[in-house]
Amino acid sequence: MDYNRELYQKATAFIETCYRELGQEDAIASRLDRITSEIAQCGYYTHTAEELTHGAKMAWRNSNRCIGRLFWQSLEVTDARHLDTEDDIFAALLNHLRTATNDGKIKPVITVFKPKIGGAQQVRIWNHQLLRYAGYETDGEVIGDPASLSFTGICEKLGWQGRRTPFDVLPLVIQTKENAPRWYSLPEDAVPEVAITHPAYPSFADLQLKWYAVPIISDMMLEIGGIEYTAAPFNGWYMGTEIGARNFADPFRYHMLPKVASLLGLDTERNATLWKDKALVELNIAVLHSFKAAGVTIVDHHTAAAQLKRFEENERESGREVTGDWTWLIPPLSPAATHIFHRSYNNAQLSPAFAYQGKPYE
Ligand code: HEM
Ligand code: NRG
Repeated sequence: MDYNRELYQKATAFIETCYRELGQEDAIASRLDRITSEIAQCGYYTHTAEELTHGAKMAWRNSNRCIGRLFWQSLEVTDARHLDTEDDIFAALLNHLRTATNDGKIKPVITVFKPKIGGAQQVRIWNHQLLRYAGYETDGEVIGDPASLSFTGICEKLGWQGRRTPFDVLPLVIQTKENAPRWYSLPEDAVPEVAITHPAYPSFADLQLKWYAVPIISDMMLEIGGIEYTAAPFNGWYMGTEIGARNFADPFRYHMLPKVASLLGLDTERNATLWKDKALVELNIAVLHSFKAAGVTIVDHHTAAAQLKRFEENERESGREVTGDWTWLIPPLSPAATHIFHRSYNNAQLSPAFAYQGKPYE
């Protein structure tokens, strides 16, 4: 069968690279023999725990849009492929959240659930991130995060009700096989959050801003050697600009620049006062300061860029070419103050990889 041949080709490419990197080239031939018979017998093959672990790390290393890749080898991989029920999957997600949070000293973690079997999806998490705020539209006004409007509507259709604050944490929506999805509220004490204050402007607190501590992307597919893991939530820690220059600042998100400018007493009548730029900088100072004060790991964009530079050097020394997506790697604040702006990247997509997959709703 054509599908089997293609799968075998992808498996071969992965096993050869993986085993060479792990110094186990002697085992390649016998492993490929076993994979051949597995695929012939059931149309798929099963990764060993070691293949899964190294494959997930390689996928992070190959994430062209990620500035945080210096730490790819430190990824903690949890094998949750044996879990079948929504309740058990929810428990594993709570575990992920607790392990990753680590009392504020955030650890990069990925939890890997059952992959597709013969093209059929076994597990899917409907959330974009495990932690995210709801968004509601009532007569032209949005409360909360506008980025969550459609997913919030889905949760409400499933029977969930939020309190309608600007920061309602959405429930987890878990689907197994073709079953109807089930939703689970996160216990409040499982959701670490940071209140935003500014080291020099106490009135910043009046904005009543906060953000969750850990970004855990839960809607991407992890592809390793032709096997597709449709539920493999992963996290690192935040770079400050993601919150301060985008989530709080984008006009189509929390749109806070006019409010920040006003509390700073800036002249917003003329673009040339650069009030938006000044507001952006103070907002980003507040985010970095607040996470630091709360003891929650965060990185500023200058440090993150310097770490990416070290990753580039490490990769060169390892005989690998770094791939990257310049348009995503440059930070949204002062991009030209980082080395990233002044070089180019090859945006070829290597495998293993994280990939977008169609939304299970809409
Ligand atoms: C994207 C930083 C860890 C995989 C990004 C982005 C940033 C970032 C700033 C761009 C996000 C955006 O503009 O919306 C970091 C930092 C980490 C980290 C500071 C700290 C350790 C990880 C880990 C993984 C990962 C552990 C996977 C194992 C990705 C992927 C994207 C990405 C796949 C692209 C997401 C997309 O296309 O929507 N990262 N990251 N990152 N990162 Fe990382
Ligand atoms: N910009 C998004 C999060 C995207 C992923 N960012 C990370 N990933 N830092 C946001 O929520 O603002 N990570 O795995 O650490």
